[in-house]
Amino acid sequence: MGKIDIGLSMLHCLGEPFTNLCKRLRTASVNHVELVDDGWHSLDQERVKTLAKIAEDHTLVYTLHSPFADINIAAPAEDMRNFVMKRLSKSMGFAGKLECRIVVFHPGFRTGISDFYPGMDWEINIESVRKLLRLAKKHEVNIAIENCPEPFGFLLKDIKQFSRFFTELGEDIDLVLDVGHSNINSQTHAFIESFGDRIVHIHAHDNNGEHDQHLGIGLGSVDWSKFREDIENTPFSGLVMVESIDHLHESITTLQKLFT
Ligand SMILES: [Mn+2]
Repeated sequence: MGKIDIGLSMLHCLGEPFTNLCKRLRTASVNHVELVDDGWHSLDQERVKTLAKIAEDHTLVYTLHSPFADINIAAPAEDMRNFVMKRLSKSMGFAGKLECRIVVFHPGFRTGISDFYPGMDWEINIESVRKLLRLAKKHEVNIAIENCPEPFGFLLKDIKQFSRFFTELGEDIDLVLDVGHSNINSQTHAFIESFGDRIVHIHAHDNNGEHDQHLGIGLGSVDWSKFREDIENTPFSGLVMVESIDHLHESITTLQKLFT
């Protein structure tokens, strides 16, 4: 295990206007913050300037969660998919300007017509990830793909799917381990054991093992000391981002204690 810093995802205030996000950033208790380029916090040039200034004034280092609402990189219709890729490319451009350490994105998901075309969304997903890797190079940003939760139709939720994906992709891609998501299919240990050397970023939140509740750390069934032990056996060095939607202060403190 290398150097680990605890950060805070701004997902918890996505329901508040952009001006509130800015206020929260100015008074953040951590130096590492994950912005969410979606909803009321969707980025544009003007906002990027504002956020860059806040980072400078308050010594913040950003990571970026690329948009995910209606963003399906495995969308079967080419025109829809092209639009999705364009939006993700735009997000990477903003991330570059904000000097984000990492850009997180979600895998594609199944649609209402998937059953008629077995295996097609899997292939499209892989092709889109290859395109995203090329776009990331162009924008000079580091991208990483996140494990998504049950019971949704995401194509990459468990270690079996990820193993197949990494093999078939044939290129290097980094992994964002979402501990809340892996808790739902009881695979946190399995993810760390199987892909410990690929994990470059971690999302931390808790749940009851059934629903993606994004609870405060320690308020669900995640075994955090086991998680800490597992991470210790990997070369992981980077950020553990609190992605809870409440009990933020306690969650940050708990993880800081766990990792120091
Ligand atoms: Mn996450």
